[in-house]
Amino acid sequence: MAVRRFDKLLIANRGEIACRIMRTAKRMGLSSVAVFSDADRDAMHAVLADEAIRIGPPPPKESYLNIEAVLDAAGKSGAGAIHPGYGFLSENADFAQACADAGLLFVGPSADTIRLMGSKSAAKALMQAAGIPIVPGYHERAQDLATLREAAERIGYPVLIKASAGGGGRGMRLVNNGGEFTEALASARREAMAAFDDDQVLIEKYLARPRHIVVQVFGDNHGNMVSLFERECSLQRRHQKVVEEALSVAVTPARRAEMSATARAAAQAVNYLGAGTVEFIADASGFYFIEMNTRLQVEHPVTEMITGLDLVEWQLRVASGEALPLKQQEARANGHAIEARIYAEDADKGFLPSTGVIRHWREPAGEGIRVDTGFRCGDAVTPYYDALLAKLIVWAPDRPQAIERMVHALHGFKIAGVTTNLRFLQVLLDHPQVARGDIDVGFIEREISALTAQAAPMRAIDMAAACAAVILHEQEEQGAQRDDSPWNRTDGWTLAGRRSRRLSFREDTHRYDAILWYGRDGLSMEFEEITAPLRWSEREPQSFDVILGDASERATATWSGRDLDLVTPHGRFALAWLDPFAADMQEAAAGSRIVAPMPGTVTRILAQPGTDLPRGAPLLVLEAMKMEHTLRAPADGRLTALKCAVGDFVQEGAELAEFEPADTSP
Ligand code: MV4
Repeated sequence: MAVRRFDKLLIANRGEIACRIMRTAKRMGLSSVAVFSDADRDAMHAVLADEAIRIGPPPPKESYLNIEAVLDAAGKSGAGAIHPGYGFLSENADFAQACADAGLLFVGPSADTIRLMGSKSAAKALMQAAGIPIVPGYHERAQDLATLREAAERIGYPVLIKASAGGGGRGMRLVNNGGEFTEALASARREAMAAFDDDQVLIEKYLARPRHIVVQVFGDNHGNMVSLFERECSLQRRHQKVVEEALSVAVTPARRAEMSATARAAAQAVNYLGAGTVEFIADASGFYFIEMNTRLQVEHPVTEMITGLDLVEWQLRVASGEALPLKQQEARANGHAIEARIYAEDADKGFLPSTGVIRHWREPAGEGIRVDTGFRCGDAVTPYYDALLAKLIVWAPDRPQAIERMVHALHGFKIAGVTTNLRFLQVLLDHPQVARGDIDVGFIEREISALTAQAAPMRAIDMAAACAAVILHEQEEQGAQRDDSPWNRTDGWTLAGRRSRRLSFREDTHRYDAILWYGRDGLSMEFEEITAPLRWSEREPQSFDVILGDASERATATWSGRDLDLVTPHGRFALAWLDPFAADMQEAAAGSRIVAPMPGTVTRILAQPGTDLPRGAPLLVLEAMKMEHTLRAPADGRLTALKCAVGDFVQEGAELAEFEPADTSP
């Protein structure tokens, strides 16, 4: 095949993977085109690219999944190739076909290959015919109860009933004995029909505690097929990978050669082109093909770290028709790499997604540490997209050192403004079974209560940090000089001598109260019957050292209204400051500006400047978190200016209008 060069690459994706692809494109001298939705207008990938084109409003279906909009952007930009990243359109055969029809190089396999591998049962049947090991079972078309029951008896319980059209665990039913079979089959069929509009099922021998091991493969247009070792992906929760590593401690050199050869054979069976991942489940009895993914996977960096290769560069070269840069016998694995996925989710609240504005972002750095991200301080984490904030990847000469480096790097990663799973990852990487490599696909779910122990209660030193944060915050609000002159302190201290002040906070259902005592010898804090001198010194914006008696720690405090996001070495505390004067302050603050309480889209304007409005009159409607929020007049008065229009996507805190309360009007 002739080489088709291109000098401009459009990346049909967002977030960390878009930025990651752009880095390689830039290094290769290609110019890059980003596409963005209204929610991503200021996002890193749109800023990094040489060109950025708007493709629609935030909802994925109207933007990143909108084939017409993406192809239109490619046409406008004159891009020669499109990289789909992962997720979104990356495994959409119609999109791959549309790219080809538009004369664009799609960085990935052909539409036919994507379509073929998209049907899990067809893929399994093809692999079985090619001699690839699959889990022993029944995959035939006959679906009557008698045939299926007889197949289950022959396989031997326990068996798994799976939806033939399915994947990702939906429609799976474990059957331990014949007595359960009929009901389990009916239930599996109902779920398969609901999820895939197809109630065809297959039956397999159940592997009790398998590992999930995947092999990276690469095919080019010159008949070459190379495998680049395996990745251990067993640390996952509800079919979402959390931590991945290369290589797998459970794969001996002999098994590695066997799995790699099998993966290459599987890819050759479909004349695979580009980067692919052959997925297996494995236990002591062997390893078994479950599916083949036709995209570059999220966890590809661990393979890059142990081989020293750039897989995106390989993808771009292969897409232009070049031969693979390496022969199989030249591939080498060195050391050990681990990736931790940092999500905006609350592990202590059922991994609920978290949104908000990132108010503090500090990445770990150093030898063997890589951070792939699409976020920086000030960015909004919106509810529209996957909650992946960053991937932290570490390399070390061996696994114990890699784990140690990962744990240290996780502690060095500071994010405030959204709740993250950083603490969960620290606890997970610290677990003895993980240290031993004694894991399987069910490990996290079995250990979930130990891994997500309820947030530790605040210690006195943490409470001291919260109190110091309030005083620093008030000084900031009052614009006071940051010195200790008593005349500038806004915290009730007077030359007359001892004064006191109560500070109260709430975290979830827990309330914390402290009393600050102002004496001639300085400030003390009383908390849970202990009173000790309280001091602090600022380090950098939002970060300070706090000293309570002989205890000290560094803390990061980030405010959003009266919500204090406090990060200390003991954890992260989402505190509401119960400020006794809050009501009046809130009222006063609301007097002049109407601001967006969270990121969202302005969908309706309900009042015009100049008209007299009663307190509570609807002013405008913001759509966020898939709900409508009506912003209302904070007092009797009138709008003096509108600062937004219908259709605007606004960040949290953005000014939407100016409001003048009636009592201050002339
Ligand atoms: C299995 C299995 C045990 N025995 N098949 C889950 C969804 C799909 N990827 C295949 N899956 C499994 N198939 C047999 N015969 C256990 C799983 C499984 C799993 C597999 C890979 C990655 C994560 C998983 C989580 C739960 C169960």
